[in-house]
Amino acid sequence: MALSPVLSRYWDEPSSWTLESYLRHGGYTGLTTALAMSPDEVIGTVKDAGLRGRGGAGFPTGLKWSFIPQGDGKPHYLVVNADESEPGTCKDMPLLMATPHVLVEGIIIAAYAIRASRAFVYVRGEVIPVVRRLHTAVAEAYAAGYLGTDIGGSGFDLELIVHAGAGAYICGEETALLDSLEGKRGQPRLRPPFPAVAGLYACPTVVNNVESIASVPLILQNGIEWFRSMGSEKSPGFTLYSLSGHVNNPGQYEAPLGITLRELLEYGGGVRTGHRLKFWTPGGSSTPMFTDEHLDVPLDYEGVAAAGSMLGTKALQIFDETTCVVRAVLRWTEFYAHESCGKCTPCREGTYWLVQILQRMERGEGNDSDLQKLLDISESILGKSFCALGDGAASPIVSSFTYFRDEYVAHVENRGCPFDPRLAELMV
Ligand code: L3W
Ligand code: SF4
Repeated sequence: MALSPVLSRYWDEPSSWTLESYLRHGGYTGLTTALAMSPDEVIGTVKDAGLRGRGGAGFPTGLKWSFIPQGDGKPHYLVVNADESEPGTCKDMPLLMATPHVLVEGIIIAAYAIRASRAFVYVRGEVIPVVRRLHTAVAEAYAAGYLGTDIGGSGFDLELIVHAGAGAYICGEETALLDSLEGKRGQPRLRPPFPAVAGLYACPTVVNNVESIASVPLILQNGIEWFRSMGSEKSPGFTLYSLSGHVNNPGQYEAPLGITLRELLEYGGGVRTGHRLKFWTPGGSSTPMFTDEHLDVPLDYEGVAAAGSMLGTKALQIFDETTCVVRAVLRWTEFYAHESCGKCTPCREGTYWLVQILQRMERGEGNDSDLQKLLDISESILGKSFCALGDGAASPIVSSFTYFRDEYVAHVENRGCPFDPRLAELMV
């Protein structure tokens, strides 16, 4: 399958982030098309195109928009989740650096469709160049009349606010994000009600990922058939795959949904020269890992699910045979334990204990019962935590046991990490 640069087609051009460059490439024509339609027609177009959320869950975007009640007399809000921080996930920040206007245009179209007059971008605050670039693009859009009152003479008004978060992974969970935006400590809310019913300030709110909203202007510009000509019936369109780790040319590769890792690795120069693939994540560290058995799994929502994982954020982290799976899982688990918001016991306590056990295995102090303890604690987290962070923390452990149980056993029997060169010397 060939790559299909659509969102990324002119990322390498000088000054690609300016309004001038965006207009030269046909920018804001999707908005003109949308404003000539009724809001419901815009929702119908996105629904019929079959766009699915690119933030991890793959929920149908047009369907989510259609949940916003009409004629309810309440303000409606659009919130873009730009709090990218899932380990391995690095697609939204490059998109915002290269072409922030495609997000601004998508926001205007989406807000028009759901009848919102105020929109927010909740952006990861540590990535200061991205925050600045967004502010610049929003200022340019206001100055050009794409934001503000009576946009394009349509009578539609929109105010767009860029809000920088303070760097908590949990604020990427949509309801924790909304709490944070309201000025509270970011912790997940009970769902239902979903944000579409009671979101920001208890009003109907759509929360969408950056890449999802950035895909909307292209659908309006090029039509439903064009979008559906890529990908599959249930997973149509193009998307950004992030290749990282032990690969010769890491980066963003944009392709139709359904491409395989084998094909993407060809474009990415293959696994680190002289080495072979050991394991990889299809959608960031929260998704169960795959091995070289899964090189031909179609990377779309159904294909990855049928093989036992999730497409997630399409963050393909590649690990070669020099990697200790226990150490990789420990690093991820330390991340989740650090980022656990502490609201529910299985995740707060469980991630802490998982780190303790994995650390002592790496130190050579693990024992036989630790293997079962890791699985028991993971079992107590999976499906029993308040939000998806808990499941995400347990999934690397459970999936690594499926494929690499022997490596855990070796850590106990060898009294340490078999990949540690110092230990190898001692064992000679
Ligand atoms: C109204 C209903 N709305 C569902 C909406 C819901 C949300 C969307 C998806 O987690 C995943 C997670 C991470 N009425 C609705 C409804 N909705 N039913 O649809 O909801 P859901 O619960 O399936 O997923 P989620 O809570 O949004 C997202 C996984 O993504 N993930 C993490 C990614 C991290 C990043 C990042 O760093 N930026 O994206 C990676 O795999 O584990 O499973 O909007 O309101 N009946
Ligand atoms: Fe907080 Fe973890 Fe519970 Fe989510 S699963 S609410 S992050 S403690």
